[in-house]
Amino acid sequence: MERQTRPTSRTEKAEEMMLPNLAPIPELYVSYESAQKLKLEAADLVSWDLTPRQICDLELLMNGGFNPLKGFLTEADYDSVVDTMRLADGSLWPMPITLDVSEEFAAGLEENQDIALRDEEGVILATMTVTDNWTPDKAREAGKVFGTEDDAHPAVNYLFNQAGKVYLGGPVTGIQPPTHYDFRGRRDTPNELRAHFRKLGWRRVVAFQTRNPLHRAHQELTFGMTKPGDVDHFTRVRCYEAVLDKYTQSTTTMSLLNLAMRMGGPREAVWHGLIRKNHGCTHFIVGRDHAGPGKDSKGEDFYGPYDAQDLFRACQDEIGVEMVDFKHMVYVQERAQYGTELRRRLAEGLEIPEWFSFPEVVSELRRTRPPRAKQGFTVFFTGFSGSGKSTIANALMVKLMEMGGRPVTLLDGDIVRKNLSSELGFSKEHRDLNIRRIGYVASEITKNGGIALCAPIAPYASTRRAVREEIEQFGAFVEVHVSTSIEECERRDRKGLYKLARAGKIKEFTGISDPYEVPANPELRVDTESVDVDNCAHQVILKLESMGLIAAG
Ligand code: PPS
Repeated sequence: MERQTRPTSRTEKAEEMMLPNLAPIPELYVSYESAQKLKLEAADLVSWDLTPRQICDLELLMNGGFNPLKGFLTEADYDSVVDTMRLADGSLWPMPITLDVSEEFAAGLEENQDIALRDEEGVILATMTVTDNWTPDKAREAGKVFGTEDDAHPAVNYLFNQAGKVYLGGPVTGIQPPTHYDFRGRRDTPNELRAHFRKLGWRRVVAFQTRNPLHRAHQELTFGMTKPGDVDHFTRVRCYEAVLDKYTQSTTTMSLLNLAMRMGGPREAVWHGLIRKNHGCTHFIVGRDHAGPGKDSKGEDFYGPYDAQDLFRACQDEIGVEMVDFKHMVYVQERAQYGTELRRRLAEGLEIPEWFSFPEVVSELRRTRPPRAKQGFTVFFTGFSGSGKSTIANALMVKLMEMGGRPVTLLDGDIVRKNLSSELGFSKEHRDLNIRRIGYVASEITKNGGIALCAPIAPYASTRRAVREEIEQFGAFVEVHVSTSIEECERRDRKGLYKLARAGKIKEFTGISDPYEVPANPELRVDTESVDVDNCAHQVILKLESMGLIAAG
């Protein structure tokens, strides 16, 4: 959201044209005619299918939002950004904007080869000349950029567990922007916003962003990819639109910025400042714990509450945007936990007082965020073969169906392997694919308000985590570790598989000749050695009640 802070007279208009924040900014797009031609030529190029995050980055590279970058970082720029927050030429740039790809893809490329960059549907958005191709030291990147190697940090998790092993760097030639079907009228490029400010004669423009719905303390905005657990973007935008009406039209506008946040605290704040400058803003509100990712795996904050403000202040002359310190809004300082509290009240269906948020905002939120007891969720059992996962899941299903209210689907390991994954074996790759399919189906069920019960072995922690993240966008993910020991499972050997595995007749058998990574922090651990199945299922019910997912009683 951008606000004008001082009216201007007509005579000042001519000067404004010259103001650096209002002059047109360079883009990477070629002309329409060249784009048509390039698109045809690019069809013959080797192409890379961009991930959602890469699409966000590419859009801002192409439209000047990431000015002065002219493409994905080269190795020299990357090293320099990681170490010094500056590009190799010395200009301030705190965040590595890299094109991560698989080793196989990178290995097939020659130096200075042109490649096509495609969106998820295969549309060619840009071409890139690959000048650099290298394997980064990701631990170093995490430590220097995010100040931690703890993968409880969403960007560190992305870096270690999702991003490809190799980075490609080089200049980008823009063909067309990614398509957005939603809120089209609210999407502006840096040049469109600059033109808007020029037209309206705004000289001082204050930008603000938050990932949370608005409460009275900050009637402001956000966008792009955020992090699991945040309110979905459609709802957020409708909330902001409701609040826009509270401002005088001539002083405020709202624009959606398709930025994939990294939640990188201080460096992120500086990055946001540069992006806002590119969008024609002169001031930027930096809040307490700006772009903070919450707690680390030891329960401590990743960054100090004012680290972001301190770094921004130190860089603001160079950024070219002045910081507006959110501390000055006394109302907020005292209520730093507003966003979190608002989400909690919504989740639990509690009353939200009028002084806390605008009624229009609350009704928007309630429409898409019913209380937890009415939302979908997933219970994900994991454990050895024969540990009792399916038996408990079946018992739980019956109990939940007895309660009624939401449809329940059981995605049992064996059933899924028969219907969804019949071509898969038990290599790490195949197991991961199998679990991701289960996760995808469970996320769709959760999104549509149902209950998904999953009961695969799911031996790998990072895959379980990826599934958790996918599902938590839509509802709760309850991981239940069925912790029956391998000795007990083998002793029971209900399907006779352990015997075959011992005899070497089944290869890669979990617990015998293949790994199982024990969940470190599951929502619940149950053990069928000392407790019977019915009681295990009951423990899950109690857990669901305590999480507010089913009504107690
Ligand atoms: S995984 O790892 O999550 O993809 O496994 P899952 O889909 O749950 O399949 C496990 C069931 O397949 C049978 N089976 C094996 N399990 C483990 N390792 C090997 N090599 C293997 N080969 C076949 C076994 O019956 C598992 O069933 P459950 O229901 O877990 O006992």
